[in-house]
Amino acid sequence: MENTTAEKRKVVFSGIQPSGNITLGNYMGALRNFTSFENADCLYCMADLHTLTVRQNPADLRKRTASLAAIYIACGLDPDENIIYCQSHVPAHAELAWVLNCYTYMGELSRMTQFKDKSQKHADNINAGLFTYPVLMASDILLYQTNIVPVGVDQKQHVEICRDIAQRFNGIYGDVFQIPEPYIPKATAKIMSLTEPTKKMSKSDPEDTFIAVLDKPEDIRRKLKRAVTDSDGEIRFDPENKPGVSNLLTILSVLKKETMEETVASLQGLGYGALKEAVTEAVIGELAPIQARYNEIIADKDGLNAILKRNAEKAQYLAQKTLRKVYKKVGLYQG
Ligand code: ATP
Ligand code: LTN
Repeated sequence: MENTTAEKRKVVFSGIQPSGNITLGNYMGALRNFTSFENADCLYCMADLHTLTVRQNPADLRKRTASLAAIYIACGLDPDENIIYCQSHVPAHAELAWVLNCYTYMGELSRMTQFKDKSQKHADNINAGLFTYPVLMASDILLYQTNIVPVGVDQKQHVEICRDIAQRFNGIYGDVFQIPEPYIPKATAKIMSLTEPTKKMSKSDPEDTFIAVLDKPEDIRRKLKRAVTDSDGEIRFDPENKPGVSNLLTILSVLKKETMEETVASLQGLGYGALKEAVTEAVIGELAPIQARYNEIIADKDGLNAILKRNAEKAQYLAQKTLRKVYKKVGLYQG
């Protein structure tokens, strides 16, 4: 018998750009949460079209895209249960982005902090794609009638503009798009740089500022040894006054699945050396099994390609439904 009271399964969507080495920040702020949704239809893309907003080396981009796919799977996302695919393999993303560009205002895009930051960082290449980046991201999300978007806090503003665009469109044409909600667990919303702990850990910053998911144990150990702390010597969680120590404590407590109080208590009377040692062990312990699975997956390129092809077809099928509806609503001739 059909269960009429059953709730519709939620749709979860997120993406990561294959724009550099995937960091511990990406892992804790995004990837790790991707595996936490049960009874939901989940889609995760490698946002390769987004990376073109900053100049990329083509060979590196290809390599990093395949590598990110393998990382998704190695982190526990079963590609038969989750749609893991490459954004550029699904033309509907770019097609919807064109339409939504015509429903997005210059004024709202120019308020995006990521645009302001990246224009400063890449002053010689402030291209139109960098400006309309959030419209492509909104298209990614809206194509699948997404309910939940797990991201780090730096992407909150982009999910908000996505909601605004969707509401604007629905206001004109009726209920075409589901309005998505961001999902940003507080503890891991923003993992900080190891060398400048008041700044976000970012994969496009220099190597010594971040730990990469694929870093060797000796690199992890060395980077954490050099991580910036402070001079008062007390292990206490106080992000405002002690950003370096607090960042290390966050990493430790989340990876050990302890409360912050438990983590701080476990280090009572010890120094920063012991804190760094504990973080090193926790990070290596977390990443070792992921790296082992990664090595197996990436060694079978044909297998990986087959997974991505199959999943892109699934995504395109779902995306096409929304795109058709949009084309019809705005008046594009469908024959
Ligand atoms: P880039 O430096 O190339 O802009 P990035 O490291 O910021 O890259 P993105 O691909 O932009 O990474 O982000 C992928 C996901 O990881 C997003 O959900 C983003 O919010 C999250 N994320 C990135 N860095 C962090 C961080 N330091 N802490 C928590 N979440 C993060
Ligand atoms: N812009 C995101 C990556 C991204 C994304 C998405 C995240 C592209 N499309 C859709 C969530 C939903 C970033 O992290 N820089």
